[in-house]
Formats: sequence, structure tokens, C-alpha cells
Amino acid sequence: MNCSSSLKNAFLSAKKVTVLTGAGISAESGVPTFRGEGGLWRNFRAEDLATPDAFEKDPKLVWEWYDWRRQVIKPLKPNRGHEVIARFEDRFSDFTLITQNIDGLHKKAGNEKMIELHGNIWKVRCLKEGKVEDNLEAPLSLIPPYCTCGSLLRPHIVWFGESLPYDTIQQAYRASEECDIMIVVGTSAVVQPAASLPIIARQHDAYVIEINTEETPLSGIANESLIGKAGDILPEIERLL
Ligand code: BJW
Repeated sequence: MNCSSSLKNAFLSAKKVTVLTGAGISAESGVPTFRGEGGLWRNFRAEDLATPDAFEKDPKLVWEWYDWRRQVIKPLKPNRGHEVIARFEDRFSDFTLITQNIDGLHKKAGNEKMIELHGNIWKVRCLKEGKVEDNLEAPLSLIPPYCTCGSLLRPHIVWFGESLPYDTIQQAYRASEECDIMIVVGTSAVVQPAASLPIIARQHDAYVIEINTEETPLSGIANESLIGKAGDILPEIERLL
């Protein structure tokens, strides 16, 4: 990777750093991405599995898919990219991690604070009470699972057509507006509102660095678009600091 002198200078003067991650950061750990070769949406229809209508129609089918994904993710470990981002939390006094990922690998890597835009696959929500609880059981002993109140539980995940929780998206907007540097890692940058965050950062004069194995709609907007694997490029950036 050829790091430009502007990238080095941006880090030298940066006070607030925000990182936005997508499925690509976890790809090297073995978590399937959504789009592109081998992506989940190549083999499964989002409309059948990741919408409130799909859940209403067939909660068992939706839970079977999530149970399978929980079993895939459970043994996986954070990779070098996650580890660098975890060290950034200590390195920068004003650091925010925004992730679209639901796999929990940033937490496993050591990040303590993060904005999980699309929820977390290890949490369940009671349909009746709205109560959110951790649930690490994989495979699940009962599909679909039920709350102690007798109501159905759903994955605590934001599906297509659902709004992101107000506080969550507001925090993400603020971290995008206020940062000096935004590093955008492993996202196809097509799902809203997450895809608008780097644009907001640019509009507020942040230095936006994209890391991806291929070009995305963000590549022409970012100050630097670094093509390669997150697990290779993030350690190189860390070495510069
Ligand atoms: C690597 C790598 C390596 C690989 N290193 N890189 C306008 C028009 C039409 C629809 C909409 C619209 N505006 C909003 C919408 C609706 C919709 C939307 O954005 N749709 C678009 C697809 C068009 N948005 C919503 O519904 C959101 N809610 C909302 O907007 O509410 C208000 C509203 C509703 C309806 C209409 C209008 C407004 C909610 C979005 C929830 C997204 N949920 C999902 C699924 C969760 C289920 C689950 O996981 O079980 O979240 S979708 C899926 O995509 C998942 C991801 O978080 C999200 C983003 O994907 P991501 O992370 O970018 O992954 P990939 O696979 O796409 O990309 C991976 C990238 O990594 C690639 O670029 C690779 O090259 C790269 N890579 N290896 C570096 N080693």
C-alpha cells in the first residue's frame, strides 16, 4: 500500500477519529458478506428472511436462518483488522466505532464502546414487551424462541424497511459530523442510512479513507480509496502512526 503524505498528515493533526465498518472487516474471520461473490444475498432472498413481513409470515424459517448464522459465527475469532481497530480505541482520546455488523467480533477484539447500527445477532427482543436480552445459545434449543412472558422473541436486528433506533442513528450522525478522520472499512456503501455517513463526514471536512477489496460508490468521494484487505491495510496504517 502506498500511503500518501496527506494521509499521514491527516493523522498527525486529527483529534477525533471515527471508524465505520461493514461485513468486509469480518470476511477474513470467516463471516460471509452480503453482496458479491459468496455473499448471503446471492443464496438467500432478503425479502424472505430480513424484513418484518418475512418474520410475521414465517418466524420459524427466519429463526432457522439466524440460528444457522449464529452457529457459523460462534467459533470465529477477530482478525488483524478488528485488532487494529480495538487498539485505536486506546490510541485516540476521541474515538468512535460505528459498525453495521451484527456479529459481535469488534467486542471480542476488545472494543468497549461502539454504535451497532443494525443490532446484534447475540441479542433477542420480546415482541410484546420490547425487552432486549443477551442470548448466546447456538444452536437454539427451541425454534422459534419465546420470552418468559409467553410472547415470541425476534432477533434484535434492524431489517429492511425498519428504522434504525433514533438515538443510535443520531449518535452516528454526530460522530460523522464531528470527526477529523473517518476510516470506512469493508462496506459496499449501498445500504442507507449507513451509506450516507461518510458523505456527511466529507461535507463536514473530515478526511475520509476507504479500505475495500474493490471500488464502491464511495471511492470517488473519499479522500483516499485503498484497495486491499482490511487485515493487511489497517496494520500498515497503524505502523504509520
Ligand atoms: C472487504 C473484504 C476485506 C470483502 N477487506 N473489504 C432508497 C431506495 C430504496 C430503498 C431504500 C432507500 N433508502 C433506504 C432504503 C431502504 C434500505 C436500503 O438502504 N436499501 C438499499 C439496499 C437500497 N434501508 C433500510 O431499509 C434501512 N432502514 C431505513 O432506511 O429505514 C427508513 C426507510 C425504510 C424504507 C424506505 C425508506 C426509508 C435498514 C437497513 C437494515 C440493513 N440490514 C441488513 C441486514 C440485517 C440482517 C442481518 O444481518 O441478519 O444489514 S442488510 C445488510 O447490508 C446488513 C449489512 O449491515 C448491510 C450493509 O452491508 P455491508 O456491510 O456493506 O456488506 P456487503 O456485503 O454489502 O459489502 C461488503 C464489502 O466488503 C464489499 O464492498 C467487499 O468488496 C468488501 N470486502 N472482503 C476489505 N477482506
